[in-house]
Amino acid sequence: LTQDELKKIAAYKAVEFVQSGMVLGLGTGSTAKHAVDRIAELMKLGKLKNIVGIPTSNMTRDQAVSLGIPLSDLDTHPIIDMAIDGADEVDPDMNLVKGRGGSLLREKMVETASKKFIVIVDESKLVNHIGGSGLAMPVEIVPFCWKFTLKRLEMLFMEAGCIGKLRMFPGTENPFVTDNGNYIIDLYFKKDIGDLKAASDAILRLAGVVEHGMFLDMATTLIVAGELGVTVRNK
Ligand code: DER
Repeated sequence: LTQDELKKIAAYKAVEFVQSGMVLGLGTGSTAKHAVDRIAELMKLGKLKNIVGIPTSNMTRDQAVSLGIPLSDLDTHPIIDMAIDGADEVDPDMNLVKGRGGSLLREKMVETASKKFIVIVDESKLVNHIGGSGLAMPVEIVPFCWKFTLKRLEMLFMEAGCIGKLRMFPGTENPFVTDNGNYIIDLYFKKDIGDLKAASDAILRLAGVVEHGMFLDMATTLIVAGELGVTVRNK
């Protein structure tokens, strides 16, 4: 099975938990895309009715519009029944790294407002410790004096051998700009960053930081699709 087929299996499994009448947080990324497609398919088949979607990015908004899923926002629905989204990394406590697709702020706003947050991944996303993979830990920052903020983020995690990089639009010299008009610094750690809550608080205390990609103690259900099948685990 290809990675995308596994993503699709996890996404379809998650949509089995969607009930008619729900207000749904619609995630962003290649895994969540399958969930949004499946929701629209079940609506067309008359199996799901009265669904309202709260998109976590302009990209997901556009996908949902093209599929005819009615949309609303957090101002109208400050409490959401269920959110379904992918992740870049998942640890054994269901802590996540998200944001390599650049949508972490709206994802975190929607998913912290959701009564249930179902994470859908293929097995390649499972790690022992988040932030230890050497892959990017995204931090959304304001563009103003981004070098200053980058340096302060690196200093925070000096012991972990942290290097920060301004995310660029692929293949260009232009900084990536989020749906919210901000920049993203991708942090790379050589060593484990230790206590995640402490790391999260330290990052958020820096003036100039908007949000980071550690989603701690937020997921309520984890669906993993692997070669041996699909598992559903509740927190
Ligand atoms: O950027 C994001 O937060 C995405 O949800 C990411 O975490 C998962 O993207 P993928 O489903 O394309 O791997």
